[in-house]
Amino acid sequence: MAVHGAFARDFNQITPRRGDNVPLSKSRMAVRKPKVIVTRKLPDPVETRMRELFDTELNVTDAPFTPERLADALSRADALVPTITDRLAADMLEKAGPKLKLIANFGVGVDHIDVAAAVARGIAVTNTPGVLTEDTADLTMALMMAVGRRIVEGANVAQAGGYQGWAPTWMMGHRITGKRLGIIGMGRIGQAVARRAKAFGLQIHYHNRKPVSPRISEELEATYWESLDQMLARMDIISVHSPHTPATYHLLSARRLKLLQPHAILVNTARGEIIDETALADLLREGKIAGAGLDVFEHEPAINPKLLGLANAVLLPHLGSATIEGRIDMGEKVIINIRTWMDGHKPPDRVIPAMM
Ligand code: 8YV
Repeated sequence: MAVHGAFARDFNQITPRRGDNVPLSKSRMAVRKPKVIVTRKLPDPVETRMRELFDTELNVTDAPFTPERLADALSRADALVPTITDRLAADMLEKAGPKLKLIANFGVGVDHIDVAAAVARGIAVTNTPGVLTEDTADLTMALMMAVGRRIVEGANVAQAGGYQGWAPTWMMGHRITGKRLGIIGMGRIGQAVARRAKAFGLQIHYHNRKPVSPRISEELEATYWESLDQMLARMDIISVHSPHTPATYHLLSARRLKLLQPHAILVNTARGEIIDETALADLLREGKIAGAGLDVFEHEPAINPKLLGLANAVLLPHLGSATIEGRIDMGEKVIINIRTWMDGHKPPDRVIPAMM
């Protein structure tokens, strides 16, 4: 599959071999750097390095690309660096010019890209796995705590000057330690959440396409549930960590959400589309589940109006990987993927459609 090496061929043709009688400075000038178009503002150190290495076009204003601007970028770039805010469906990918050989996504989730359509056009897709695992797991725990212990509600009362004195039955939340946590999707992030949760005294349960290795299962003392329905009905807290694919769209459907116990808390730092958001909002409003902590939404950046103003819902604006360290690491991964491809090798973080 001609997903890499095209630029390397170009590069090799104009790069003198040892013994060629060309002065180094001239040979360097002759090398065409790949045109890399970045759709959003990235951390400064990442942009600086990209400028050094590539013929880079940055988005200094950070205004999300319109479809017209995205189509133009696709038509001119050797490599495109998009983010979750760029919809790269098959019809958009038709705008790709003959030079485009790599989509180096800034982020691990690639549900905004039709990877199969890209690969069919000879365009490789890469992502940034691993480097945002711990940050996303930290934020998941923060949401769990925030909902269970009513942290945002309490903070809002205090900030508004409304604290009128301690009372034995005021602002009671739910104990976290000792409860049953059901993790949906036991990949990198699911496991990182399980490790943290175990340290908080939670019992670890999970639903996944297949059980994790015996080593990890023993380390986490985790119980595997083949049946998602059965797990949902028995957990105190549910946390979602699967990718969004056609198979996981509305995995937590209205029917499944009704299986949750009235004291259950639902946390989602994966993708909004995995949960039927309207059904969830109805359950929260009717008090049929205790609460939800959501970092992602079905129609981002729009948030379902039914979720707004609910005291038992903690809503965050997609902050899972939002640490300066994480975002720089993500940028470095993008750079490694582009450089490896430039050198004619397979980039380390290629997304294979069958993997999704
Ligand atoms: C990213 C994420 O910041 O990497 C992911 O999949 O959800 C986020 O944390 C975002 O996708 C950037 O494109």
